[in-house]
Formats: sequence, C-alpha cells, structure tokens
Amino acid sequence: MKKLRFAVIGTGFWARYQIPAWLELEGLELVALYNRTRSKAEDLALEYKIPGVYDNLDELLAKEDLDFLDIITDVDTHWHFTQKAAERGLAVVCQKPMATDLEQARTMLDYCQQQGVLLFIHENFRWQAPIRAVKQAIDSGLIGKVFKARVSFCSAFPVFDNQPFLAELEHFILTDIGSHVLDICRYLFGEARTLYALTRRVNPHIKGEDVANVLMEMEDGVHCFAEMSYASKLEKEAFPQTHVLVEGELGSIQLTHDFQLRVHTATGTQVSTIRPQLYPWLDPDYAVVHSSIVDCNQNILNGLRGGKCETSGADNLNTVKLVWGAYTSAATQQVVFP
Ligand code: 89V
Repeated sequence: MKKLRFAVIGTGFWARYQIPAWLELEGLELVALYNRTRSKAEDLALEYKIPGVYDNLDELLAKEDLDFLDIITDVDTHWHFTQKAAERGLAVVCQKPMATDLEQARTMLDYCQQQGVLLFIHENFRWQAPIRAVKQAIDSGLIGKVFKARVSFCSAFPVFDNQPFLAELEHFILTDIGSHVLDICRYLFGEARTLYALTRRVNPHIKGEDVANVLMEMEDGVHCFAEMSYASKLEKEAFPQTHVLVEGELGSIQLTHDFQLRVHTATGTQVSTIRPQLYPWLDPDYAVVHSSIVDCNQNILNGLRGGKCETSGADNLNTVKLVWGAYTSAATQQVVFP
C-alpha cells in the first residue's frame, strides 16, 4: 500500500508527542515540518530525521508532494492553515478545538466539503484506554439501562507551565478541556438534547474561565453532568485523568483514580485496572493522554485511507456546538438546545 506523505504544521509542545505517535504507525511518511520560528522546526527535524524544514508555508506546499497536513498550531491559525491545505486538495488533520468559534468551525467544514478534501479533528480523549473500557462496560449491558452520569476533569495541575498560551485565552476551560470532556459525553451517551451551564474564573492570573459545570439531557434521556476545573485542590491530584460515574438500573460503573474501573451490580463489584501503554517518548505526567494519541492517529489514518473515522470534522462539529452552547447558556442563564 502506498505510504501517505504528510507535513506537520507547528512544532510546539504538542508536536513533541504527536510526531512520535505518528511514527508508531505503518504506512506513513513525515516529509516536512513547518514552524514560524525555523530553529524550533530544525530541532525536531534533527531529532526525528525529517528531511524538509520550512518557515514559509507556501514554499513548503509548492515544493513537497503531500497527501495531508497535520495542523498542530494555536487555535486562531487552524482556519488559515486548513484553507491553505484544502485549496491544494490536501486532506487536513487538525488539533482540537477545531476553530475559534462555532461559526468558524462551520466555515472550515463547509470549505473542506466544497474542495472535496477530508477533514479530521484530533480529538484524542475518547481514545484513552480507560474511557474505551467504560464504553465497553456500558455496552455489555451489565448495569442495565443508563439513566445518569458524571464525567469529571477537576485538577490543580499547573497546566500553564507547559502551555502558557492557555492563560491568554478569553475562552479557556470549555474550549480546552471542555472540548475533550463534552466529546467523551457524546462518545459514551450520544447527542445532547438540552444543556445548561455555569462558568467562573477562580485563578486571577488567567484571562478565561477555569471552572465549568455543564448539565445535559441526552437524546435518550440520560442526565449527564460534565464538570471541569483547574482550580480544584483535591486530596488526590488526578491530572490528566477523566473520572466517570455511570448509573444504570442494575448497577454502576466508576472510573476513578489510578485507572481503576469498578463495575458494581447485585452480584458484587468487579475491579480492574486499565493502564495506558507507556511509550518511551511520552511525558509521564501526561501518560494516559499522550498514549491515546497513537490510537486516535490510527483511527484518523483509517479515515485518510477511506475507512471509518470517529473524529471527522462533521462529527466534531457536534462537540463544538456543545462547547459554544455552554458559553451561551452561562452568559444568558438559559437552557440551550444544541
Ligand atoms: O489536550 C489538551 O488539550 C491539553 C492538555 C492539558 C491535556 O495538555 O490542553
């Protein structure tokens, strides 16, 4: 099978994990890196033996023979780079959040559709091994019909040390972590019919909100509470784990600290530990997140080859609707219908 040739756009914090995660897979060739500060691209190119280095995207696009671009830049540049790729008929893989707002996300998706190019959003949290295990446990039917759930990402991890731009975002936790947490809700329980949200900022040194609570009624009636915070000084720091509690008519499923999955029914509690695969290149502080990049990329590769991909642009637009629906709800104190 022909190898798919691609270039990575942006060589910041996330590219340090995204690149080795791609290199875990067969059937791909990373031929070039772009960064506006050339020296940063040169460092990574040297480390991973990538032949092309550019600080001019037009030059890269003119010189390289590519199948797709992987955009790993700040959100405010996603549309610009997507447009550049789509104009040339290249497929696009783009980090979450897809765009600066819902309208721009729609524009991006429409433009890719018009140009006849595939768009994939790199939404990796649903690919975490423990989250896949929760889904399997729900689908096994052991706990019966689900009526209520809580998906929780509450932490005091100094996330701004590695990703300082997050402190500058006017819309912070819902776009950054909410994109993941609300996507997990959709993955586990389907689409939301209604949504009500509250947000607030606790940390005075950042621009955006660092606490958000979102209550949704899903289309099949499940009440789903998504909570996220970077101001939670808890007894056990869980970063970057997402905790889940699912209640069904016959029992409950809990994903808790240290990757413990607890399935409780009338016959007792089955406990298992679902650890992420520890690749040598990942940052141990981010293990479960970085490890999921490989599975997310594998699924995107399947999509690039014409197969199914869970996190297409069209699918992710529904997550973007929840994020911006939550901001609307918080601003108006109204229930919204995403
Ligand atoms: O995936 C993300 O969006 C990040 C994280 C905190 C997990 O690095 O911001």
